[in-house]
Amino acid sequence: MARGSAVAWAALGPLLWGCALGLQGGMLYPQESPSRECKELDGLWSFRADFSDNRRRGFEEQWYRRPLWESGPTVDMPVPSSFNDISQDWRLRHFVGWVWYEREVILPERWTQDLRTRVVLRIGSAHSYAIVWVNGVDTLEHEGGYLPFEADISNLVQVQLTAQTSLGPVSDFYTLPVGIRTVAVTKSQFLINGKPFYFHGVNKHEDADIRGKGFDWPLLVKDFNLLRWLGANAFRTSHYPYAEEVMQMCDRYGIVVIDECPGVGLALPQFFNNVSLHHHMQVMEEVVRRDKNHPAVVMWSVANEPASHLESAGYYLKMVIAHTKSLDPSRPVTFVSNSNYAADKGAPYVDVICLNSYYSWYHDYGHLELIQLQLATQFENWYKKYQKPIIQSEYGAETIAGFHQDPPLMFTEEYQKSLLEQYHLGLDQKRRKYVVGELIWNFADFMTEQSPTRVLGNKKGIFTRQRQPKSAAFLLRERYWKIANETRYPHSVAKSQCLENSLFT
Ligand code: BDP
Repeated sequence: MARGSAVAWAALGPLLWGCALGLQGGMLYPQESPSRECKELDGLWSFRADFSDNRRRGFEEQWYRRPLWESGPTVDMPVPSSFNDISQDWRLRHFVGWVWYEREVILPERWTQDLRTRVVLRIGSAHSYAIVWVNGVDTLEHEGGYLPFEADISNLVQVQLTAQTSLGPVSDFYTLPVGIRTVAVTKSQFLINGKPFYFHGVNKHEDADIRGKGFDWPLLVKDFNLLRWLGANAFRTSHYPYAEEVMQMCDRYGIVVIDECPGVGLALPQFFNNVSLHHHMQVMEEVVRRDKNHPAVVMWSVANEPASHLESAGYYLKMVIAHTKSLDPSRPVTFVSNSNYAADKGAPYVDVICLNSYYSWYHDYGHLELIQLQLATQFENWYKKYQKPIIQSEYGAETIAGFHQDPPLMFTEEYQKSLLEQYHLGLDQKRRKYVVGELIWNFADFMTEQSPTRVLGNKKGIFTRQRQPKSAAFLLRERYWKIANETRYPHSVAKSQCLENSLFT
Protein backbone atom coordinates (compact mmCIF):
# COMPACT_ATOMS: atom_id res chain seq x y z
CA MET A 1 0.00 0.00 0.00
CA ALA A 2 1.48 3.30 -1.00
CA ARG A 3 0.23 6.61 0.17
CA GLY A 4 1.05 9.48 -2.09
CA SER A 5 0.62 13.12 -1.17
CA ALA A 6 0.87 15.73 -3.82
CA VAL A 7 0.51 19.44 -3.69
CA ALA A 8 -0.40 21.09 -6.91
CA TRP A 9 -2.92 23.47 -8.30
CA ALA A 10 -4.59 20.77 -10.30
CA ALA A 11 -3.49 17.24 -10.78
CA LEU A 12 -4.17 15.49 -14.03
CA GLY A 13 -3.91 11.89 -15.01
CA PRO A 14 -1.62 10.21 -12.49
CA LEU A 15 -0.54 6.74 -13.43
CA LEU A 16 1.57 3.97 -11.99
CA TRP A 17 3.29 1.45 -14.11
CA GLY A 18 5.46 -1.52 -13.56
CA CYS A 19 7.83 -3.05 -16.09
CA ALA A 20 10.79 -5.35 -16.35
CA LEU A 21 14.04 -3.85 -15.14
CA GLY A 22 15.68 -3.69 -18.54
CA LEU A 23 13.21 -1.17 -19.98
CA GLN A 24 13.74 2.50 -19.64
CA GLY A 25 10.61 4.54 -19.18
CA GLY A 26 11.49 7.84 -20.78
CA MET A 27 8.71 10.40 -20.72
CA LEU A 28 6.57 8.74 -23.37
CA TYR A 29 3.04 7.82 -22.40
CA PRO A 30 3.54 4.44 -20.77
CA GLN A 31 1.24 2.24 -22.76
CA GLU A 32 0.54 -1.32 -21.74
CA SER A 33 2.75 -3.92 -23.38
CA PRO A 34 3.63 -7.55 -22.68
CA SER A 35 6.41 -6.30 -20.42
CA ARG A 36 4.59 -3.35 -18.92
CA GLU A 37 1.48 -3.04 -16.81
CA CYS A 38 -0.24 0.21 -15.96
CA LYS A 39 -2.46 1.21 -13.11
CA GLU A 40 -4.54 4.34 -13.54
CA LEU A 41 -4.89 6.45 -10.44
CA ASP A 42 -7.74 8.53 -11.80
CA GLY A 43 -10.80 8.75 -9.59
CA LEU A 44 -11.56 10.29 -6.23
CA TRP A 45 -8.71 11.73 -4.22
CA SER A 46 -8.80 13.33 -0.78
CA PHE A 47 -8.28 17.03 -1.08
CA ARG A 48 -7.66 20.11 1.02
CA ALA A 49 -6.86 23.70 0.05
CA ASP A 50 -4.48 25.44 2.38
CA PHE A 51 -6.55 28.48 3.31
CA SER A 52 -4.12 29.59 6.04
CA ASP A 53 -2.93 33.20 5.86
CA ASN A 54 0.54 32.37 4.60
CA ARG A 55 -0.76 29.36 2.59
CA ARG A 56 2.08 27.31 4.04
CA ARG A 57 0.49 25.59 6.98
CA GLY A 58 0.63 22.24 5.22
CA PHE A 59 4.39 22.42 5.06
CA GLU A 60 4.78 23.73 8.61
CA GLU A 61 2.60 20.96 9.99
CA GLN A 62 3.99 18.37 7.57
CA TRP A 63 0.63 17.13 6.33
CA TYR A 64 2.42 14.63 4.08
CA ARG A 65 3.64 12.61 7.06
CA ARG A 66 0.27 11.13 7.97
CA PRO A 67 -3.00 10.43 6.18
CA LEU A 68 -4.41 13.79 5.14
CA TRP A 69 -7.65 13.40 7.11
CA GLU A 70 -5.62 13.25 10.32
CA SER A 71 -4.49 16.86 9.95
CA GLY A 72 -7.93 18.34 9.20
CA PRO A 73 -11.05 18.08 7.08
CA THR A 74 -10.84 16.79 3.53
CA VAL A 75 -13.25 16.68 0.61
CA ASP A 76 -13.45 14.34 -2.34
CA MET A 77 -11.83 15.67 -5.48
CA PRO A 78 -11.97 13.91 -8.84
CA VAL A 79 -8.73 13.52 -10.74
CA PRO A 80 -8.38 14.59 -13.47
CA SER A 81 -10.35 17.81 -13.05
CA SER A 82 -9.95 21.48 -12.17
CA PHE A 83 -10.77 21.92 -8.50
CA ASN A 84 -12.13 25.43 -9.01
CA ASP A 85 -15.02 24.11 -11.07
CA ILE A 86 -16.12 21.23 -8.92
CA SER A 87 -17.09 22.62 -5.58
CA GLN A 88 -19.88 24.94 -4.44
CA ASP A 89 -17.43 26.63 -2.08
CA TRP A 90 -16.81 30.14 -3.42
CA ARG A 91 -13.42 30.32 -1.72
CA LEU A 92 -12.21 27.43 -3.80
CA ARG A 93 -13.59 28.92 -7.00
CA HIS A 94 -11.03 31.71 -6.74
CA PHE A 95 -8.33 30.01 -4.71
CA VAL A 96 -4.70 30.52 -5.62
CA GLY A 97 -2.19 28.68 -3.47
CA TRP A 98 -1.19 25.25 -2.30
CA VAL A 99 -3.71 22.48 -2.40
CA TRP A 100 -3.14 18.93 -1.20
CA TYR A 101 -4.22 15.77 -2.95
CA GLU A 102 -3.87 12.31 -1.46
CA ARG A 103 -4.83 8.77 -2.20
CA GLU A 104 -3.94 5.28 -1.11
CA VAL A 105 -2.94 2.83 -3.76
CA ILE A 106 -2.93 -0.93 -3.56
CA LEU A 107 -0.28 -2.35 -5.82
CA PRO A 108 -0.34 -5.76 -7.46
CA GLU A 109 1.64 -8.18 -5.33
CA ARG A 110 4.05 -8.94 -8.15
CA TRP A 111 5.10 -5.31 -8.40
CA THR A 112 6.09 -5.20 -4.79
CA GLN A 113 7.61 -8.64 -4.38
CA ASP A 114 9.47 -9.24 -7.60
CA LEU A 115 12.51 -7.04 -7.20
CA ARG A 116 13.17 -7.14 -10.93
CA THR A 117 10.02 -5.10 -11.47
CA ARG A 118 10.53 -1.43 -11.78
CA VAL A 119 7.64 0.67 -10.41
CA VAL A 120 7.28 4.15 -11.78
CA LEU A 121 4.92 6.89 -10.69
CA ARG A 122 3.95 9.28 -13.45
CA ILE A 123 1.86 12.44 -13.13
CA GLY A 124 0.29 13.39 -16.47
CA SER A 125 0.21 17.05 -15.53
CA ALA A 126 -0.19 19.23 -12.45
CA HIS A 127 -0.44 22.96 -12.56
CA SER A 128 1.69 24.75 -11.68
CA TYR A 129 4.17 23.55 -9.04
CA ALA A 130 3.93 20.02 -7.71
CA ILE A 131 5.63 18.11 -4.94
CA VAL A 132 4.85 14.41 -4.61
CA TRP A 133 5.40 12.35 -1.51
CA VAL A 134 5.15 8.57 -1.52
CA ASN A 135 4.74 7.03 1.90
CA GLY A 136 5.83 10.33 3.40
CA VAL A 137 9.00 10.56 1.32
CA ASP A 138 9.59 13.57 -0.93
CA THR A 139 9.85 11.81 -4.29
CA LEU A 140 9.14 14.20 -7.13
CA GLU A 141 9.04 17.90 -7.78
CA HIS A 142 7.96 19.60 -10.93
CA GLU A 143 7.42 23.17 -12.01
CA GLY A 144 5.11 24.26 -14.79
CA GLY A 145 1.82 22.61 -15.61
CA TYR A 146 0.66 20.67 -18.62
CA LEU A 147 3.59 18.27 -18.96
CA PRO A 148 4.18 14.84 -17.46
CA PHE A 149 6.80 13.99 -14.85
CA GLU A 150 7.73 10.71 -13.25
CA ALA A 151 9.94 8.93 -10.74
CA ASP A 152 11.05 5.40 -10.06
CA ILE A 153 9.50 4.47 -6.73
CA SER A 154 10.49 0.80 -6.67
CA ASN A 155 12.57 1.17 -3.52
CA LEU A 156 9.80 2.93 -1.70
CA VAL A 157 7.11 0.40 -2.41
CA GLN A 158 9.08 -2.79 -2.61
CA VAL A 159 10.84 -2.54 0.72
CA GLN A 160 7.71 -1.66 2.59
CA LEU A 161 5.47 -4.13 0.94
CA THR A 162 7.84 -6.97 1.38
CA ALA A 163 7.55 -6.42 5.10
CA GLN A 164 3.79 -6.17 4.94
CA THR A 165 3.26 -9.36 3.02
CA SER A 166 5.37 -11.43 5.38
CA LEU A 167 2.05 -12.59 6.80
CA GLY A 168 2.01 -15.24 4.11
CA PRO A 169 0.28 -15.82 0.81
CA VAL A 170 -3.19 -14.37 0.46
CA SER A 171 -5.89 -15.54 -1.88
CA ASP A 172 -7.86 -13.21 -4.14
CA PHE A 173 -9.96 -10.85 -2.03
CA TYR A 174 -11.39 -7.37 -1.90
CA THR A 175 -13.23 -5.37 0.71
CA LEU A 176 -16.56 -3.58 0.59
CA PRO A 177 -17.60 -0.70 2.81
CA VAL A 178 -20.38 -1.75 5.10
CA GLY A 179 -23.43 0.16 6.28
CA ILE A 180 -26.05 -1.28 8.56
CA ARG A 181 -29.55 0.13 8.83
CA THR A 182 -33.12 -1.07 8.87
CA VAL A 183 -35.95 -0.05 6.59
CA ALA A 184 -39.64 -0.53 7.36
CA VAL A 185 -42.98 0.79 6.24
CA THR A 186 -46.12 1.33 8.31
CA LYS A 187 -49.43 2.46 6.91
CA SER A 188 -48.39 6.09 7.11
CA GLN A 189 -44.63 6.17 7.59
CA PHE A 190 -41.35 5.21 5.98
CA LEU A 191 -38.91 4.21 8.71
CA ILE A 192 -35.12 4.12 8.54
CA ASN A 193 -33.57 2.70 11.68
CA GLY A 194 -37.01 2.87 13.24
CA LYS A 195 -37.36 6.62 12.71
CA PRO A 196 -39.73 8.36 10.30
CA PHE A 197 -37.94 9.39 7.15
CA TYR A 198 -39.13 12.06 4.71
CA PHE A 199 -37.66 11.94 1.20
CA HIS A 200 -36.82 15.48 0.10
CA GLY A 201 -34.95 15.01 -3.08
CA VAL A 202 -34.80 14.78 -6.80
CA ASN A 203 -35.17 12.58 -9.83
CA LYS A 204 -32.01 12.47 -11.86
CA HIS A 205 -30.74 11.26 -15.17
CA GLU A 206 -27.24 10.29 -16.16
CA ASP A 207 -26.89 13.05 -18.71
CA ALA A 208 -24.69 16.01 -19.58
CA ASP A 209 -23.46 17.99 -22.55
CA ILE A 210 -21.18 16.03 -24.86
CA ARG A 211 -20.87 13.16 -22.34
CA GLY A 212 -24.47 12.08 -22.73
CA LYS A 213 -24.82 9.17 -20.36
CA GLY A 214 -21.09 8.50 -20.27
CA PHE A 215 -19.70 8.24 -16.75
CA ASP A 216 -17.63 11.17 -15.61
CA TRP A 217 -16.14 11.70 -12.15
CA PRO A 218 -16.06 15.51 -12.25
CA LEU A 219 -19.72 15.55 -13.22
CA LEU A 220 -20.60 13.10 -10.49
CA VAL A 221 -18.85 15.06 -7.78
CA LYS A 222 -20.40 18.27 -9.07
CA ASP A 223 -23.84 16.68 -8.84
CA PHE A 224 -23.25 15.49 -5.30
CA ASN A 225 -22.04 18.92 -4.30
CA LEU A 226 -25.23 20.33 -5.78
CA LEU A 227 -27.35 17.80 -3.91
CA ARG A 228 -25.70 18.91 -0.70
CA TRP A 229 -26.13 22.57 -1.64
CA LEU A 230 -29.79 21.84 -2.20
CA GLY A 231 -30.24 20.00 1.09
CA ALA A 232 -31.51 16.91 -0.74
CA ASN A 233 -31.43 13.62 1.12
CA ALA A 234 -32.64 11.26 -1.61
CA PHE A 235 -33.08 10.52 -5.28
CA ARG A 236 -34.76 8.02 -7.51
CA THR A 237 -32.64 6.44 -10.25
CA SER A 238 -35.22 7.35 -12.86
CA HIS A 239 -35.57 5.28 -15.05
CA TYR A 240 -32.75 2.74 -14.91
CA PRO A 241 -29.99 1.67 -12.50
CA TYR A 242 -27.15 4.18 -12.43
CA ALA A 243 -23.41 3.52 -12.58
CA GLU A 244 -22.03 1.63 -9.60
CA GLU A 245 -19.80 4.58 -8.76
CA VAL A 246 -22.98 6.61 -8.22
CA MET A 247 -24.29 4.05 -5.77
CA GLN A 248 -21.00 4.02 -3.91
CA MET A 249 -21.17 7.80 -3.59
CA CYS A 250 -24.70 7.56 -2.20
CA ASP A 251 -23.50 5.14 0.48
CA ARG A 252 -20.66 7.44 1.42
CA TYR A 253 -22.67 10.66 1.34
CA GLY A 254 -25.77 9.27 3.01
CA ILE A 255 -28.05 9.93 0.06
CA VAL A 256 -31.03 7.58 0.12
CA VAL A 257 -31.90 5.87 -3.15
CA ILE A 258 -35.05 4.48 -4.70
CA ASP A 259 -33.46 2.09 -7.18
CA GLU A 260 -35.48 1.75 -10.36
CA CYS A 261 -35.17 -0.87 -13.09
CA PRO A 262 -35.52 0.08 -16.76
CA GLY A 263 -39.24 -0.81 -16.78
CA VAL A 264 -40.24 2.36 -18.62
CA GLY A 265 -42.73 2.80 -21.41
CA LEU A 266 -44.96 -0.18 -20.54
CA ALA A 267 -47.84 1.80 -21.92
CA LEU A 268 -49.63 -0.65 -24.25
CA PRO A 269 -51.65 -3.81 -23.51
CA GLN A 270 -49.43 -6.01 -25.67
CA PHE A 271 -46.44 -5.33 -23.40
CA PHE A 272 -48.00 -7.29 -20.56
CA ASN A 273 -47.22 -10.79 -21.77
CA ASN A 274 -45.30 -13.73 -20.38
CA VAL A 275 -42.14 -13.14 -22.36
CA SER A 276 -41.84 -9.61 -21.08
CA LEU A 277 -42.77 -10.68 -17.56
CA HIS A 278 -40.08 -13.31 -17.57
CA HIS A 279 -37.51 -10.81 -18.80
CA HIS A 280 -38.64 -8.16 -16.32
CA MET A 281 -38.14 -10.63 -13.45
CA GLN A 282 -34.72 -11.47 -14.76
CA VAL A 283 -33.80 -7.77 -14.88
CA MET A 284 -34.96 -7.36 -11.28
CA GLU A 285 -32.68 -10.25 -10.36
CA GLU A 286 -29.78 -8.45 -11.96
CA VAL A 287 -30.58 -5.13 -10.29
CA VAL A 288 -30.98 -6.69 -6.85
CA ARG A 289 -27.85 -8.80 -7.27
CA ARG A 290 -25.81 -5.76 -8.23
CA ASP A 291 -27.13 -3.25 -5.70
CA LYS A 292 -28.25 -5.26 -2.68
CA ASN A 293 -25.12 -4.43 -0.69
CA HIS A 294 -25.68 -0.69 -0.89
CA PRO A 295 -27.21 0.58 2.33
CA ALA A 296 -28.24 3.73 0.45
CA VAL A 297 -30.81 1.71 -1.46
CA VAL A 298 -33.97 1.69 0.63
CA MET A 299 -36.58 0.65 -1.92
CA TRP A 300 -36.83 -1.05 -5.33
CA SER A 301 -39.01 0.42 -8.06
CA VAL A 302 -40.01 -2.09 -10.71
CA ALA A 303 -41.44 0.35 -13.26
CA ASN A 304 -42.23 3.92 -14.22
CA GLU A 305 -45.72 4.81 -15.37
CA PRO A 306 -46.89 1.42 -16.67
CA ALA A 307 -50.45 1.28 -17.98
CA SER A 308 -51.47 0.08 -14.54
CA HIS A 309 -55.18 0.59 -15.16
CA LEU A 310 -55.18 -2.60 -17.28
CA GLU A 311 -56.16 -5.94 -15.73
CA SER A 312 -53.20 -7.59 -17.42
CA ALA A 313 -50.89 -4.97 -15.89
CA GLY A 314 -52.28 -5.79 -12.44
CA TYR A 315 -51.28 -9.43 -12.74
CA TYR A 316 -47.94 -8.52 -14.32
CA LEU A 317 -47.03 -6.04 -11.58
CA LYS A 318 -48.15 -8.45 -8.87
CA MET A 319 -45.76 -11.08 -10.22
CA VAL A 320 -42.78 -8.75 -10.66
CA ILE A 321 -43.23 -7.25 -7.20
CA ALA A 322 -43.64 -10.65 -5.54
CA HIS A 323 -40.54 -11.87 -7.31
CA THR A 324 -38.54 -8.82 -6.20
CA LYS A 325 -39.66 -9.32 -2.62
CA SER A 326 -38.58 -12.94 -2.74
CA LEU A 327 -35.15 -11.80 -3.94
CA ASP A 328 -34.85 -9.23 -1.17
CA PRO A 329 -37.32 -9.47 1.71
CA SER A 330 -35.54 -6.64 3.54
CA ARG A 331 -36.61 -3.76 1.30
CA PRO A 332 -39.99 -2.33 0.31
CA VAL A 333 -40.98 -2.51 -3.34
CA THR A 334 -42.93 -0.03 -5.42
CA PHE A 335 -43.63 1.10 -8.94
CA VAL A 336 -44.28 4.68 -10.00
CA SER A 337 -47.86 5.32 -11.09
CA ASN A 338 -49.56 7.99 -13.10
CA SER A 339 -52.90 6.19 -13.16
CA ASN A 340 -56.09 7.22 -11.47
CA TYR A 341 -56.51 5.86 -7.93
CA ALA A 342 -59.79 4.16 -8.78
CA ALA A 343 -58.39 2.40 -11.84
CA ASP A 344 -54.88 1.40 -10.78
CA LYS A 345 -54.48 -2.38 -10.60
CA GLY A 346 -50.92 -2.53 -9.31
CA ALA A 347 -51.22 -0.47 -6.13
CA PRO A 348 -52.53 -3.36 -3.99
CA TYR A 349 -49.09 -5.00 -4.28
CA VAL A 350 -46.76 -2.11 -3.43
CA ASP A 351 -45.47 -1.08 0.00
CA VAL A 352 -45.36 2.62 -0.80
CA ILE A 353 -47.49 4.45 -3.34
CA CYS A 354 -45.43 6.61 -5.69
CA LEU A 355 -47.35 9.16 -7.73
CA ASN A 356 -46.41 11.31 -10.70
CA SER A 357 -48.65 14.26 -11.44
CA TYR A 358 -48.16 17.31 -13.60
CA TYR A 359 -50.94 19.64 -12.52
CA SER A 360 -50.92 22.94 -14.39
CA TRP A 361 -48.48 21.50 -16.87
CA TYR A 362 -49.83 18.73 -19.06
CA HIS A 363 -53.40 19.89 -18.39
CA ASP A 364 -55.09 22.96 -16.93
CA TYR A 365 -52.25 24.98 -18.39
CA GLY A 366 -51.55 28.07 -16.42
CA HIS A 367 -54.09 27.31 -13.71
CA LEU A 368 -51.73 27.33 -10.80
CA GLU A 369 -54.59 28.15 -8.49
CA LEU A 370 -55.98 24.61 -8.99
CA ILE A 371 -52.90 22.77 -7.83
CA GLN A 372 -53.57 22.70 -4.10
CA LEU A 373 -57.07 21.34 -4.52
CA GLN A 374 -56.00 18.79 -7.13
CA LEU A 375 -53.13 17.61 -4.99
CA ALA A 376 -55.26 17.31 -1.85
CA THR A 377 -57.82 15.28 -3.80
CA GLN A 378 -55.11 13.05 -5.24
CA PHE A 379 -53.59 12.30 -1.84
CA GLU A 380 -56.88 11.82 -0.05
CA ASN A 381 -58.29 9.46 -2.67
CA TRP A 382 -55.24 7.26 -2.75
CA TYR A 383 -54.81 7.20 1.00
CA LYS A 384 -58.44 6.43 1.69
CA LYS A 385 -58.35 3.53 -0.71
CA TYR A 386 -54.97 2.01 0.21
CA GLN A 387 -53.85 3.25 3.63
CA LYS A 388 -50.23 3.25 2.51
CA PRO A 389 -47.57 5.95 2.72
CA ILE A 390 -47.35 8.10 -0.41
CA ILE A 391 -44.42 9.73 -2.20
CA GLN A 392 -44.96 12.48 -4.76
CA SER A 393 -42.43 10.89 -7.09
CA GLU A 394 -42.60 13.50 -9.89
CA TYR A 395 -43.93 17.01 -10.40
CA GLY A 396 -42.47 19.95 -12.29
CA ALA A 397 -42.60 22.40 -15.19
CA GLU A 398 -40.56 23.01 -18.32
CA THR A 399 -38.45 26.10 -17.78
CA ILE A 400 -36.06 27.79 -20.12
CA ALA A 401 -33.34 29.41 -18.05
CA GLY A 402 -33.44 33.16 -18.56
CA PHE A 403 -37.09 33.33 -19.66
CA HIS A 404 -38.95 35.72 -17.38
CA GLN A 405 -42.53 36.90 -17.18
CA ASP A 406 -44.67 38.31 -14.45
CA PRO A 407 -47.49 37.42 -13.96
CA PRO A 408 -45.94 34.01 -14.65
CA LEU A 409 -46.41 32.23 -17.95
CA MET A 410 -45.45 28.69 -18.86
CA PHE A 411 -41.76 28.07 -19.67
CA THR A 412 -40.54 30.99 -17.55
CA GLU A 413 -38.55 30.76 -14.36
CA GLU A 414 -41.39 32.52 -12.53
CA TYR A 415 -43.87 29.85 -13.63
CA GLN A 416 -41.67 27.01 -12.41
CA LYS A 417 -41.26 28.75 -9.06
CA SER A 418 -44.96 29.43 -8.67
CA LEU A 419 -45.88 25.89 -9.61
CA LEU A 420 -43.44 24.53 -7.06
CA GLU A 421 -44.78 26.87 -4.40
CA GLN A 422 -48.32 25.63 -4.96
CA TYR A 423 -47.21 22.00 -4.82
CA HIS A 424 -45.32 22.68 -1.61
CA LEU A 425 -48.36 24.18 0.05
CA GLY A 426 -50.28 21.05 -0.90
CA LEU A 427 -47.50 18.74 0.27
CA ASP A 428 -47.25 20.54 3.60
CA GLN A 429 -50.89 19.78 4.30
CA LYS A 430 -50.16 16.06 4.23
CA ARG A 431 -46.53 15.58 4.96
CA ARG A 432 -46.86 14.99 8.66
CA LYS A 433 -49.75 12.61 8.04
CA TYR A 434 -49.00 10.01 5.38
CA VAL A 435 -47.06 11.75 2.59
CA VAL A 436 -43.49 10.58 3.13
CA GLY A 437 -41.63 12.24 0.32
CA GLU A 438 -41.32 14.61 -2.62
CA LEU A 439 -38.95 14.27 -5.56
CA ILE A 440 -38.78 17.10 -8.05
CA TRP A 441 -38.77 16.33 -11.76
CA ASN A 442 -35.96 17.01 -12.53
CA PHE A 443 -32.57 17.72 -10.98
CA ALA A 444 -31.16 19.04 -14.29
CA ASP A 445 -32.29 19.62 -17.86
CA PHE A 446 -31.59 16.61 -20.05
CA MET A 447 -31.61 15.68 -23.72
CA THR A 448 -34.55 13.82 -25.27
CA GLU A 449 -35.95 13.00 -28.69
CA GLN A 450 -37.34 16.06 -30.34
CA SER A 451 -41.08 16.63 -30.06
CA PRO A 452 -43.50 19.55 -29.78
CA THR A 453 -43.26 19.34 -25.98
CA ARG A 454 -39.45 19.44 -25.85
CA VAL A 455 -37.39 22.56 -26.38
CA LEU A 456 -33.95 21.08 -27.07
CA GLY A 457 -34.68 18.32 -24.61
CA ASN A 458 -36.54 18.24 -21.32
CA LYS A 459 -36.21 21.54 -19.51
CA LYS A 460 -37.85 20.66 -16.22
CA GLY A 461 -34.50 20.80 -14.43
CA ILE A 462 -34.03 23.12 -11.49
CA PHE A 463 -30.45 23.23 -12.78
CA THR A 464 -29.56 23.65 -16.41
CA ARG A 465 -27.85 20.84 -18.25
CA GLN A 466 -24.61 22.71 -17.42
CA ARG A 467 -25.55 22.51 -13.70
CA GLN A 468 -26.30 26.18 -13.12
CA PRO A 469 -29.30 27.05 -10.93
CA LYS A 470 -32.59 28.41 -12.20
CA SER A 471 -34.62 30.52 -9.76
CA ALA A 472 -36.54 27.46 -8.58
CA ALA A 473 -33.33 25.88 -7.29
CA PHE A 474 -33.08 28.58 -4.61
CA LEU A 475 -36.69 28.07 -3.61
CA LEU A 476 -36.20 24.34 -3.30
CA ARG A 477 -32.98 24.83 -1.43
CA GLU A 478 -34.66 26.91 1.23
CA ARG A 479 -37.42 24.36 1.59
CA TYR A 480 -35.17 21.29 1.76
CA TRP A 481 -32.88 22.75 4.37
CA LYS A 482 -35.89 23.83 6.41
CA ILE A 483 -37.31 20.32 6.28
CA ALA A 484 -33.89 18.85 7.03
CA ASN A 485 -33.56 21.03 10.10
CA GLU A 486 -37.05 20.12 11.28
CA THR A 487 -36.56 16.39 11.09
CA ARG A 488 -34.56 14.14 13.32
CA TYR A 489 -32.25 13.40 10.42
CA PRO A 490 -30.16 16.43 9.63
CA HIS A 491 -29.14 16.48 6.00
CA SER A 492 -26.14 14.26 5.64
CA VAL A 493 -23.14 16.42 5.01
CA ALA A 494 -20.47 14.81 2.97
CA LYS A 495 -17.15 14.81 4.70
CA SER A 496 -14.72 12.42 3.25
CA GLN A 497 -13.30 9.95 5.71
CA CYS A 498 -16.07 10.91 8.04
CA LEU A 499 -19.66 9.84 7.89
CA GLU A 500 -20.66 11.48 11.13
CA ASN A 501 -23.75 13.03 9.63
CA SER A 502 -24.65 10.11 7.44
CA LEU A 503 -28.07 8.58 7.73
CA PHE A 504 -26.44 5.27 8.35
CA THR A 505 -24.46 5.94 11.49
C1 BDP B 1 -43.04 11.74 -16.70
C2 BDP B 1 -42.04 10.69 -17.04
C3 BDP B 1 -40.66 11.27 -17.32
C4 BDP B 1 -40.77 12.46 -18.24
C5 BDP B 1 -41.69 13.48 -17.60
C6 BDP B 1 -41.83 14.74 -18.43
O1 BDP B 1 -41.92 9.75 -15.99
O2 BDP B 1 -39.81 10.28 -17.85
O3 BDP B 1 -39.55 13.02 -18.55
O4 BDP B 1 -42.94 12.90 -17.47
O5 BDP B 1 -42.66 14.75 -19.33
O6 BDP B 1 -44.32 11.29 -16.91
O7 BDP B 1 -41.13 15.70 -18.20
